[in-house]
Amino acid sequence: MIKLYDHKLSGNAYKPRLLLHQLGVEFERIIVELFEGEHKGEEFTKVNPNQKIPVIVDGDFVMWESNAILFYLAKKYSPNSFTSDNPETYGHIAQWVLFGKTSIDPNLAMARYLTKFVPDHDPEDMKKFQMQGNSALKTLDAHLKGKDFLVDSYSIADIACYPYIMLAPEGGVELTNYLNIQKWIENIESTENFLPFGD
Ligand SMILES: N[C@@H](CCC(=O)N[C@@H](CS)C(=O)NCC(=O)O)C(=O)O
Repeated sequence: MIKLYDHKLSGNAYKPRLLLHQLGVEFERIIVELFEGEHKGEEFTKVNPNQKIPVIVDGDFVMWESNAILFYLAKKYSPNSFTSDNPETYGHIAQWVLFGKTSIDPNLAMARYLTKFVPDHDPEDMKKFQMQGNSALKTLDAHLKGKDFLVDSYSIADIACYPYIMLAPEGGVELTNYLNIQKWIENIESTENFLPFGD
């Protein structure tokens, strides 16, 4: 059975957890005690030398980096859904997955992280992450006009971007003015076998 190194507050770990659940692939959750520094310990460092979650172990195959794990899982367990063999569709899925990792996560996840866990953070840092996060949200909201999902049907592009957008208010970035994003969030949460963040 696949092992997923996970933590309940991690938006990055939630991405493969959601996909595995929706794929109907059985997996075992191994909670890594981040607040106790378990990820810096010798045992976990053997699993991921980069000392971060998520990690999946699928038989002898070990893989880390949340968004890359999405590509692997979709390709292996459901090549005809969540991704695409069509080169253009596949290219656009990769585009939004990478947009998530380069424009959404570094800003919205950081604003949330500072708000929740670093009370004495520099307010200038917070301002910067919130401003850049809003700028990424504007791009995404404009793209979603008249669309149900980021690329044609529900895909790993949506799963890659959803967690830290849905959690953005925890970092002081409200979604009230992003009406297309609000509708997109509802669409994702209505997909078959959707697994909420806290579950
Ligand atoms: N780019 C990585 C980022 C992973 C990441 O930052 N994970 C956090 C939890 S959300 C973590 O393990 N943090 C521990 C640390 O950085 O010390 C991915 O997407 O998997």
